Amino acid sequence: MSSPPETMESLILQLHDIAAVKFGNFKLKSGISSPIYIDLRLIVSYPSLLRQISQIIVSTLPSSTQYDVVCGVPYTALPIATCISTASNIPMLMRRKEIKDYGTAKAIEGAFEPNQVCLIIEDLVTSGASVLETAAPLRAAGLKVSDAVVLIDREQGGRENLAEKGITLHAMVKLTDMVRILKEKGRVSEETEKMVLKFLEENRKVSVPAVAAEKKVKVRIPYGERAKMSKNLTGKRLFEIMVQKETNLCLAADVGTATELLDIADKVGPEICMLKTHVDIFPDFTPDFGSKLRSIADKHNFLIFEDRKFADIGNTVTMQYEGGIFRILDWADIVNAHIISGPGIVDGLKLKGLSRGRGLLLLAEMSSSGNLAKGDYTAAAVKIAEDHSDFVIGFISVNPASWPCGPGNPSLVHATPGVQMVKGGDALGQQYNTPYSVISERGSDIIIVGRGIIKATNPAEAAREYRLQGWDAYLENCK
Ligand code: S5P
Repeated sequence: MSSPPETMESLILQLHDIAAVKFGNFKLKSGISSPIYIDLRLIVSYPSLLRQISQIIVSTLPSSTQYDVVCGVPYTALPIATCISTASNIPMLMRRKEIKDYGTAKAIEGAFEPNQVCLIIEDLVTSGASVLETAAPLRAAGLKVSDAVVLIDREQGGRENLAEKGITLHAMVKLTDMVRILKEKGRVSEETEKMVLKFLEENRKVSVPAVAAEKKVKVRIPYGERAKMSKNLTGKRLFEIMVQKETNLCLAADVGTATELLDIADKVGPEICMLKTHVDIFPDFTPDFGSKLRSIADKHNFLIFEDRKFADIGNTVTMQYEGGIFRILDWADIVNAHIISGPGIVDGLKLKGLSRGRGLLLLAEMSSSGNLAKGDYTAAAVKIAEDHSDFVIGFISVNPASWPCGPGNPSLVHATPGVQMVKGGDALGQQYNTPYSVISERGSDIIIVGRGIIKATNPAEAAREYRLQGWDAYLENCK
């Protein structure tokens, strides 16, 4: 159902009256100069116009479009979504742009059930990046997103980019139609119209995400080739699994009990290349834990990484690795170590692990605020890894692209914790970056996600969304 042409015309003229649409020479966020500028933030000052927009925008949807909840892309579309929600009595959700003080899956505010369908509402679409930024946490929370409705489509690739991600774009008005109407009504000259049309023609395709594109890591050697370079069997297998399963996702399975861990490992197994444990947090640990987890890992083809963070002298860590009640060496493919005690720790762990085909990650950086792993410390980790590349398979790192040597030796892998769908942190110093930022901008290889998945209503669904995000970001760098 679409609205009568005169309603649409009147709305476009009103937008021009309040200077929400301007003509001139404007520098856009992406750096390019545009002869047209649209600022729809102004509409909050014109309640009657806001009401009209909210009514018309919904009427552009085909009557077959079903949805249970609506969510506006922050911030400009929030008032539009609110009006639609109150007028049509359909509940609304809000997406946080940042997570503050807690690390649960609270990227989405409001009440909802998994598998409910959420309609995304946006004011203006160029590449579609901001709609996708909102769709990702909604999907990770278990909601279905198949349609987005927008006030103005700039016709610069947004429709196609969204379609690629399974979202149909419905636009109240296309930019070319808007300019044509303004010309017909004597608001702009023919010359201006031509200039705008020429600009749109020359900027037909703005890729996603247009702004971040220049920040991404320039060239990435595909994981498959790096598998061949790795000198360690486990390092090699990790890269191979990533390619076979098209995943660079590691689950940080910090659940309350061993029973819960085995349960989530089986559910999330198909989505991950690696599962990270903290075995010492389980009150119900039993000696057969390792073999049970091993058989799930074999079933779903992922590696087991015990996040033991060894930190002692070489001699002590040999015993901690092999002995005690946990017997980590028997079941964990990968462990990690701080290098605070010097290279002897690697020698100690290698003594036990190398002949069993195990691998080691060194903590070169940490995700928590105020941590001391930076500068010379990080450089020392790189040097120790190079000297032991038969056993060290890579690093726990946060921003390898910013290191003086860059991500460095391609046979070594980078795994990054502190990942959620939106930036933010928890109350105890954890800091989060998005999958795209970690893989594409920061040059890491693996996203380690804990609470973003385990606290989600449907962890398997959330893991799938993280996998897709992480993998897309990797492919983006391979182009
Ligand atoms: O610097 C680090 C290193 C690690 S291994 N920061 C981290 O957060 N980790 C681990 O990653 C941490 O122990 C936890 O298991 C996981 C992050 O979990 P989340 O719930 O914050 O995603």
